[in-house]
Amino acid sequence: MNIHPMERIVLKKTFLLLTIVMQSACAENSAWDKPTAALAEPTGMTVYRSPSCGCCGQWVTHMQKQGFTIKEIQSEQMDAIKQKLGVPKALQSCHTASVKGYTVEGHVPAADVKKLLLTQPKATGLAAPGMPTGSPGMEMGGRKDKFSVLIFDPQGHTERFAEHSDY
Ligand SMILES: [Cu+2]
Repeated sequence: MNIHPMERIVLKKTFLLLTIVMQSACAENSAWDKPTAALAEPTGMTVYRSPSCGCCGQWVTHMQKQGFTIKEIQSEQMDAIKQKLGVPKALQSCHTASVKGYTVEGHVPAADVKKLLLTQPKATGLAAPGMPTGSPGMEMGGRKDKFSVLIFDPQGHTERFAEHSDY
């Protein structure tokens, strides 16, 4: 077959484009994987979790996909770690993370953590209390519960930081 060189390039480009589209379609297994704002700089985060917590591991994957560099520490002493990192009892969830002096408790979306780092409010950190179904790391098919991300300070004051209902 005699294909004009120009057509060959177009064909090649089309194939490449199709490959990229197909790859991203396969990788898109969670609404939370959609690209969010890039981090201003490489950002390391330490995540503490119990070795038996599966959804904690999936949250770590979510944060990695969103550009965070994760150091994972598995521990059975989660209560002591939460206390040390200033998580109020009422807000406790599964895993606890530490990033740039802030504490992140539970299944908080990466976009909220990025907003926290960008705006630098005076606070201890963010929490997504409980284990909301549908939140990053807690995906269960189409079930997406509405949930709030709270910001808390050392005095135990909490305020709503973000609301996730339509995702
Ligand atoms: Cu969890």
